[in-house]
Amino acid sequence: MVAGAVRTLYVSAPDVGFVHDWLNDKAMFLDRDGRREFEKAHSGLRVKSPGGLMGRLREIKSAHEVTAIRRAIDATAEGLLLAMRECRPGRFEYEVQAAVEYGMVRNGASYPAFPSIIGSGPNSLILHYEQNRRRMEQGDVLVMDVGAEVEGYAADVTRTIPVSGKFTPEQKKVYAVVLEAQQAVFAAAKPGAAWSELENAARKVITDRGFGRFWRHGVSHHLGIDVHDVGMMDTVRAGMVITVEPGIYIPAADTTVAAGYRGWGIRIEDDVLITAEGCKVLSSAVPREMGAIERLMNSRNGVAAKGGRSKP
Ligand SMILES: [Mn+2]
Repeated sequence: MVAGAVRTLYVSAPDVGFVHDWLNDKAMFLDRDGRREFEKAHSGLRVKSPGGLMGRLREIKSAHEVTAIRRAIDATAEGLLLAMRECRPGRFEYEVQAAVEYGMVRNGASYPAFPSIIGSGPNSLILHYEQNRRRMEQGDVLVMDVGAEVEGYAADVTRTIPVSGKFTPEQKKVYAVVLEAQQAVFAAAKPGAAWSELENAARKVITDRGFGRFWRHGVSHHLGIDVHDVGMMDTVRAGMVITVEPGIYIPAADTTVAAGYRGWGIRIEDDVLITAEGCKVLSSAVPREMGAIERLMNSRNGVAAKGGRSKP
């Protein structure tokens, strides 16, 4: 060690802000007091949180990590496909939740990476709705924001579907704007782009189409060990896995739009791997085009109309 050099000790602080130091019978604030006492006891020592360093390390995924995330996404896709077939007016949100989670676990997931958000009608406006207790009605949209966990890695995919199997004209209009915003973010997501460029790409489309005041959350976050994984959100780099999730949410009481637009929201969320050239969408196994969603939902109805499984 060079004499006089400043050494740095990185200490990982646990989630709790303080512990009781029972030897001295006093509360000790880990971040602040612990740092001071260490630095006092060891001259030339600086104590820092490793959060920044760990974030930098974790934001770039290894090939093994990408494989685990892909498996989590594939399991999530199976859950969403099953849910689309099971959804219909008169059923409850928890029945769709059960279908999603059954599809996930049956396809390699350990469990959901976070509480499944299955919000129909007015619940589609609640960003972290987890009750999943409402009976779904004809004309509702259903937001399904779900993710499987595989080998400790999370997926995070959202699809918004019409409960009846057919979008209303107003739902179609809003859905098309959200989809267009998502495409704009896909195009902007490449190495060297500023994180704000992703946000701006989505915001521009949504604002230009007249829905700017109904945009309520960030468009992207890191995905990995945690569903909202750690990492700086400054510059997009190759090897990152991030979400792309624009949404439009129109409150029931908003009289600036026609009645058919009020009281529901639409979010579309996909997971992308940043590559040398741009980005690769990892969650395309679940349809996101309206026609494909309607076809999938109605193919189930067609089977039922012909007598379903009772006929060989
Ligand atoms: Mn997300």
